[in-house]
Amino acid sequence: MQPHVTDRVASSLDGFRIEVPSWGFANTGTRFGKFLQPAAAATIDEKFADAAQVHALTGICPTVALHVSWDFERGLDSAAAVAQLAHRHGVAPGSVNPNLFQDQIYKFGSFGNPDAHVRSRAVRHVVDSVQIAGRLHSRDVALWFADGSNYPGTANIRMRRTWFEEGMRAAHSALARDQRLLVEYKPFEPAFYHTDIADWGMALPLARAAGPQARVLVDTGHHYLSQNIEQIVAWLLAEGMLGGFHFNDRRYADDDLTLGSIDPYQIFRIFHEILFFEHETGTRADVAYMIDQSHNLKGKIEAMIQTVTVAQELYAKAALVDHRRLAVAQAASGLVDAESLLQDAFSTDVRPAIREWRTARGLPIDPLQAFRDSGYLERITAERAGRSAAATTSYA
Ligand code: LRH
Ligand code: MN
Repeated sequence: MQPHVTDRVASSLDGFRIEVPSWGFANTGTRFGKFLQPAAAATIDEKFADAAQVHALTGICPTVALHVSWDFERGLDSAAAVAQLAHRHGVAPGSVNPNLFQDQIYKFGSFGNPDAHVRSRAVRHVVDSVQIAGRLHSRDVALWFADGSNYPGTANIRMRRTWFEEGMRAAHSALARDQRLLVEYKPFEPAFYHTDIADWGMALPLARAAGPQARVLVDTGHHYLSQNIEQIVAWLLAEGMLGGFHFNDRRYADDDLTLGSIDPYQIFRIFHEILFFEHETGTRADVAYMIDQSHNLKGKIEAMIQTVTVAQELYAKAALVDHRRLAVAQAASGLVDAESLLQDAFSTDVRPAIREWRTARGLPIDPLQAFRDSGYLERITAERAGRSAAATTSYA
């Protein structure tokens, strides 16, 4: 491998970290059912243990995204115990995700609910989540809303927008100086006529209305198939409003499949826009890279290792784009030259350089094989198999 490639790959990987979701280790399903895996994690202790395996084998995912209703049985009162557990497993709590979509009171919405009492309950939950994040020294609170409607005429869309602004401002005012609100958009599901925060063009003004510590979160599965996601990323970078990503892949809708399984070039193009921005501005984009997937059929830990290593590979490939020559080709409208610079980088096999990077850091050259050889799966399967099916009822 040419030395400059190895060096570029190594320096790019030194700065690349990606956050794993606690819910990615638990039994999850679709509305048509859930196929239980005996080794799946059901407690936050087990989720941290499995996440620690992935971090120990890859070296690049030290933080775990947490979901308030699924990981904090007693809300704020669970924060200290959760922090201790994370520390014991050698990982750190990451972004905190409030849950404004499972409680029965949210049938007609949370921040957008016509019932002011429900709206204030929802704001209360987000403020509690901000405090939980504070106790965990977590920087980001990631807000996703299932709010919307299923039939035309049943919702006052403009009135709900006003309620969202009010709720966002209240949530933002609870933030500590070093915390951020990440506003996630989604075009549909579970609402199938309108969703209150349906796209980036709605999330951006709402984040601005919330306050200076709010940013937009891009979940790659939350776009129509024909949307150009990397263009949205480029605009959010230019606006200084890109806060982070929920990475996954999809063939049709919000399928939550493993990153790069359907369209690896999509993720490459996103990483390219960020690295090109950093090259041009000489600044580091303040972006949280996070995974948001539900592994309904694949082994949970194997799927997570696969995701983390594929993300690492695509980031390394994007770091190989010759930005100086690209700028020249773009300025000259050298279409083939410009596109070829991306295709050359994308088609470069960076795996030998990544193996060298891992070896130099005492990491296994093949994390997946190392996991299979570790016997960890057999051990947790035996330990966890005994528990009743009842222990696996919640979404994650
Ligand atoms: C909604 C979403 C959101 C999470 C949930 C698990 O589709 O992307 O980010 O809270 O998945
Ligand atoms: Mn998401």
